[in-house]
Amino acid sequence: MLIFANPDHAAHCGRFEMFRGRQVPCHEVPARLDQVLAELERRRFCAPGGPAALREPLPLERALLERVHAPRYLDFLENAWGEWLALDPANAALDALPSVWPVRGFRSDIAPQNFAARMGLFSFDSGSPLTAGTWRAAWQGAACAASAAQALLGGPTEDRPTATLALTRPPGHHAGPDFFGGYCFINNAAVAAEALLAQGARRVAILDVDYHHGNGTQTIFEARADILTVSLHGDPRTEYPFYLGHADERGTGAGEGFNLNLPLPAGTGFDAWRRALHSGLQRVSDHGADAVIVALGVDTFAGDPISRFGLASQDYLTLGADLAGLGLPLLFTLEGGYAVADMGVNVVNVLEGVMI
Ligand code: Q9C
Ligand code: ZN
Repeated sequence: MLIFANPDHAAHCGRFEMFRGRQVPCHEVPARLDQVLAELERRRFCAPGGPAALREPLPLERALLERVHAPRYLDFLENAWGEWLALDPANAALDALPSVWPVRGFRSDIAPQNFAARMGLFSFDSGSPLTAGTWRAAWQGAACAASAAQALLGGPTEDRPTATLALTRPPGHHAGPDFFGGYCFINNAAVAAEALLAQGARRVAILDVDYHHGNGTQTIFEARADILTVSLHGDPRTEYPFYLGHADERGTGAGEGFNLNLPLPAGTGFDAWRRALHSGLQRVSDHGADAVIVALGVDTFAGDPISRFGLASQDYLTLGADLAGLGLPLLFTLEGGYAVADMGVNVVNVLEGVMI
């Protein structure tokens, strides 16, 4: 297994998010990824003779990002912090959060000059602060995803790794073609999918096991038949992101039948979750994919502070083994997981389950 760790992840460090009517400290913090690195070290996972090796990402081409995100959205993200500072130098001590959004009937074809109005045009919640280093961290995260794709399918067949991991934050699966939200800015799994196609894959599947529906990924690929999207998540009638993720969303146009949502009630434990996983894996298998992207959130953990499934740490070993059972090249992206102290064990258990 090759692990591409984002060297700049800590440059994205939000102070506050709006949560249940208050400003609270961000759940999506640099320590999450540091815990995974520490656990890899503790278990000598990337030591000589171990099952994995750690790598730096290769430089990213913007053209790949433009296969996933609208140029005007990428321009906005790249320049947002500078615009925020230009409004008031004292903004350097704050994060930028949106507070106004266009709903049905408003126009999205004309991007307002007003910065706050553009923040709202390109986002869907007030939980995802934009900070001084957001663009740099998100860019390098996409570089990790692209590098993981290149390493998975790029080399001679006999040298290819079983799996690769884009070990990055901020996460990506809520970010859509031209919007951020749910702590996500660039959709790393979608970037990986396009990068796998660029490496010669004909069909790709994305299996999203984060607690929350992968709304961004679904929206990016819903009209396509070459990229299957499957998401296992808390029922959007009660769980974030609320407005997408129902079972009747099956893809559109040429993509009809190539999106599968498996919503589960809050409180679901591992046995029922695993039955849904197996139906997702069956659909992935039927797709005839050349490689599978796993959007790996470990906010399905019983101890997660913002989610309501009941997985235990050892269940992540079983998850890894079930994924390996597909017998296909696997590319992991790191998504959610907010029980920071348990994050390392849970993620590395998945990787160990894949490799044994
Ligand atoms: N004010 C991921 O797991 N919580 N994102 C609501 C809105 C948002 C989770 C906060 C949860 C997003 C990648
Ligand atoms: Zn999540």
